[in-house]
Amino acid sequence: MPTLFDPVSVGDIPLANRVAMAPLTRNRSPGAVPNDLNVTYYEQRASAGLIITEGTPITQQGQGYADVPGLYLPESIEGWKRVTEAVHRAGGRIVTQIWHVGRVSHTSLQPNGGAPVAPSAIRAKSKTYIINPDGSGAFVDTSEPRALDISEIPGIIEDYRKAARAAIDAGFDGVEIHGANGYLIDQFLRSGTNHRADAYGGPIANRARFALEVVEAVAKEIGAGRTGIRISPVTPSNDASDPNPQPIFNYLIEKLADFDLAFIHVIEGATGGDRNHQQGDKPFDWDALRDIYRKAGGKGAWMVNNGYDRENAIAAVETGKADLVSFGRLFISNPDLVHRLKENLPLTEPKKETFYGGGAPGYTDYPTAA
Ligand code: 8OZ
Repeated sequence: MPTLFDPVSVGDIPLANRVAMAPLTRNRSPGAVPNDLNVTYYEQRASAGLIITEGTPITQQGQGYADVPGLYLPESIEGWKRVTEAVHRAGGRIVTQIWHVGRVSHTSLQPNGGAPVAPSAIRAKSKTYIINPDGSGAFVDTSEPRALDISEIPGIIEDYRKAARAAIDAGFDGVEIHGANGYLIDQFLRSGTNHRADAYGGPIANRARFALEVVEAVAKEIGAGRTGIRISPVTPSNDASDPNPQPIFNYLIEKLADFDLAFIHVIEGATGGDRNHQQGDKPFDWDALRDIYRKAGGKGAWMVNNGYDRENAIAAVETGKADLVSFGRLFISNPDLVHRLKENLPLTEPKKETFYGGGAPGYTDYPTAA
């Protein structure tokens, strides 16, 4: 069996090791444009086998938080080019996470101050982060969304396709489709947020339709071997809920096996929290999910996430439970995380106060091991 530190090919992307940097929202790209500080941050972490960037909205409508980078402005593409060049020069590989927040937004962030869009007009009991007219930042309740008309859905799929093309133009090795954490794709998947009565709601095959159409469009545009997807079947993030998540995620994963995707990225449990979090009355069966994918012919790399440490990450790869393990918070505070895990060096704990927004402190000033 390979180890966590052995190379692996993920679709068309050759990686030096199986430690991935998970996507992390950092709110340090004002104007949606990656800047010098962002270049330094990603370059410092280029020894990760694969960097998955922070969520990167595909359109202004897909935006839900102040100061996140985008893929929809020419300047954003130019900014990202400098990031991807720096990471490649340092020997790393990097994909970007393409993101539409759906209902997790605020009218002040939306085109013409309009309502955020969602499968159904159900407001999320969650907060988002905006910049006040006086320049100060604030956490505010998400706005009441409006339900998408079925005629608008092809346009949003087209936005994902364009963003995937923009990502390749910006020099990324591929994209991760953000299908997790209660954002638009997840809002279609889970029954708590999808009360539609048309072809995109109700039965499992209908709720999975939007996700599968996005995957199809992106894979066709840039190649399935450069396309991955992230899912979070049980997380309550952003007020996401489904009393019976196993059947829909089993169905989705079986259908995903039909695409020759580069990777499947699975958040086990509550994102950034309890790995044993449960929705409904049964614990989620993670092994069954992977086995269904493999039995259906899925060959993509299986990437697991959520609170892994050195010991269980090494075990996950050595036992064949996973092909890759992604780390979020530990990559914030340990730019040389791969080296530290390999040599079993002490790890630095991240400072929560500097996760979101601000400048270099808590972003590019975490040292490498002595
Ligand atoms: C933390 C803060 C804002 C956004 C996610 C993109 O949960 C996020 C996110 C995380 O996937």
